[in-house]
Amino acid sequence: MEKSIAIRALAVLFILAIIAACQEQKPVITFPPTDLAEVPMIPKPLKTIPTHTAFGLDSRTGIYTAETASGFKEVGQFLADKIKAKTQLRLSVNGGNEEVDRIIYINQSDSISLSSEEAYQLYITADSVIINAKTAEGAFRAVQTLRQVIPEESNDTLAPESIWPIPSGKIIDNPNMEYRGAMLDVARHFFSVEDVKKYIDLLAYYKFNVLHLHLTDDQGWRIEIKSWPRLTEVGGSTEVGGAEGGFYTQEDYTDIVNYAAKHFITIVPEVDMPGHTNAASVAYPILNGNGKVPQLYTGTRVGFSTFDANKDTVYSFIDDVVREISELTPGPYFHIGGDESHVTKKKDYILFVEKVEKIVQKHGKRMIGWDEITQANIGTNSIAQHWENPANGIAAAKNGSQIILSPAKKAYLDMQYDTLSKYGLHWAAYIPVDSAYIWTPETYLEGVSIDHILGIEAPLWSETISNIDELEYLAFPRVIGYSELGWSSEANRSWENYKVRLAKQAPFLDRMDVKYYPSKLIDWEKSKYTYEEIQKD
Ligand code: TNX
Repeated sequence: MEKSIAIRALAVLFILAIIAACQEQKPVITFPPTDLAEVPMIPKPLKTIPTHTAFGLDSRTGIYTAETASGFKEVGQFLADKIKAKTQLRLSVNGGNEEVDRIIYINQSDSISLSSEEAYQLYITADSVIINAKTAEGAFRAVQTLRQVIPEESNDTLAPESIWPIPSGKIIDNPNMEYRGAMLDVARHFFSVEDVKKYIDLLAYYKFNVLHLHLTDDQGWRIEIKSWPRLTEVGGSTEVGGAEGGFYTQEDYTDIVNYAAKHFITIVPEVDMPGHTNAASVAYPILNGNGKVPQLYTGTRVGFSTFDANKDTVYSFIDDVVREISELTPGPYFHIGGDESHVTKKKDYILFVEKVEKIVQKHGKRMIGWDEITQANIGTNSIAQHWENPANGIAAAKNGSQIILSPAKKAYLDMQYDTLSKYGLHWAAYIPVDSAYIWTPETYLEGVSIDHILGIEAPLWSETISNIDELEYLAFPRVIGYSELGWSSEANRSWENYKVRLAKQAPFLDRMDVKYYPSKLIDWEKSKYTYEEIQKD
């Protein structure tokens, strides 16, 4: 008996020795790999072709990038940083680690199959991961896909050190829409630079490419304008509910713009006018056109304020504001608001929008406005953002303008999920997680063809939210669905399939410390907080 135990022990040692010897070389992955097509990627790529083996990501993986193509090295470094945050692995970028025996290569390619600036191909084999993209922007989108296919947990039974097996295959991808935006209202409640950066981190992971900042409203003016300092000194001093408010200095704004640019996200600044201008009129009463003495306002009514559309001073003021903000904004757009100007006479409103469009163009930007701006005779280069009245959106397309789709009853992140929601409004609808996803932007406005649709945007108005946790409650998980509506082709979208992939975002959201709303419609993989915990006060 004792002898047979000894023999068995020897045999085990012998096998262990062989395994150890094998492990001196490249660890061979022998377990059944997962299927690349089963990995829960959001937004779903155009084409995924699994090849049923795996790339072992470990400390002997090196990242290499095209060295002369602009921005590729930075994208490689971004990937290294994100891999470090997820796995603790410190991968070298373009050399420096002698031990490398598997590579991730981020390559610049002008192949005609990479038609758009954001298109990419991702090839994963057992010993290399290759990204092909025409531009650094395409490479950056590819890197988000790669981040999503790296498993959250390593497989520690295979090798002496941790290894993250990435299922192999080929991904060919290209966005469905050019403009994939989220909007944050920093005027009703102010959000810090740090909060905005966290939102940018999360939006970038889901391939958003625009963050629209609603910088001014009745309750607050949030961006420093050097030639009109009282805008922020006075107009930035409060917010909904009467708390202190706040504003971005021009340096803060530039910091946000640069941070967004590193994530290939364009900032769209909005100065809402001629309505929603109470804060500006309190700072400079000469701008006011509603015949009353403006007072700081901390409530949530809309539609009571207006600039005076018939005063030259108003237009020189706007010229200064558009000039200063445009100088700090590399993106092509300037949003003039234009919504709910209920106390502006129609003829004044039209005059105003037409004059402001010229100012925006003079400063080299393309005008965007909420759908009411189509009452004016706007140029075909200007863009209408549909939010409420379909007739306005349809008229804009007839006029030759492009449209951004943000229908309130489908795409407003500030709408409550249901009657039990802690934050949010419900004037347009209750928008549970399924309803937010189940609609078709491509055919949403009757008679408007796809070439008139620039993209979609999900606005988050902040009357009822004042900190990042509350922001996350309303934005997540719904904003993730809008990323798929904007990026993925209609044929690739299905709620049944999406909800399974969404459930598997929980470990990522938890790791990013996102207090998302754990909707009961989703069978969450594993969640730091239960529905009951999130719902209690
Ligand atoms: C309508 S949407 C507004 C905003 C409010 C929002 C609340 C739009 C262009 N105007 O001023 O914050 O509803 O949901």
